[in-house]
Amino acid sequence: MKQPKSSHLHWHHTTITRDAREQRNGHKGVVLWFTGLSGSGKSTLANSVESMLFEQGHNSFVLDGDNVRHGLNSDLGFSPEDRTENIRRIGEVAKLLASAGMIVNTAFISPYRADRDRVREICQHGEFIEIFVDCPLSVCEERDPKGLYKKARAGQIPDFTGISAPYEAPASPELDIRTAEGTVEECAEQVVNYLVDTGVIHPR
Ligand code: ADX
Repeated sequence: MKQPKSSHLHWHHTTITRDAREQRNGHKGVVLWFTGLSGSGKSTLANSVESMLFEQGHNSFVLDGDNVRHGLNSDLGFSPEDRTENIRRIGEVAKLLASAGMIVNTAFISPYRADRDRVREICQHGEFIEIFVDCPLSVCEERDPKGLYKKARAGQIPDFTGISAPYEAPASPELDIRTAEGTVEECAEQVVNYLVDTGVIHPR
């Protein structure tokens, strides 16, 4: 665990345990970490999974890159250092929400393997589920939902992931979802089925 700057701090254990929360919820608290290129379908998939979980009565929440950069991380840009800090903060928030019993769906490019691995390390064993939203750059660029690839190619956006900044694909993600090869529903079902198979949720 990272050491705080002050040594005059003490960790407080909460009265209501995580186990008690999970028992009441009827499912585990986990972090579904969606990672992939811009336009790969992270937000769409995270929202679709959340809707399926919500309909089944589970507690789920989406943390989305663009949204979080409007508030908590509005001081950060897209340099490697800022992306690392972006993911560090999100990792801590996701971990807090998971320990509050939520199924947290995070949708961040999170292009650096080391940054994602650091989040895995601060999570409990089995709590961090890495989902590679696997889509060829050519397809993402074709989709270009926000028109950003076009601008990046024109040199109007520096350090754009996939064009002028790297994306390091996960080496061994828990799930590899190919969004160019199935519908949103089919892709979301793969995630929900994984949660059932691994005992995170029980079908209702
Ligand atoms: S991350 O790399 O730090 O994980 P994050 O997911 O928070 O990125 O934000 C990515 C979103 O910011 C993209 O979906 C896109 O809308 C926007 N964006 C703006 N500039 C860039 C850039 N240089 N590279 C990638 N995405 C960018």
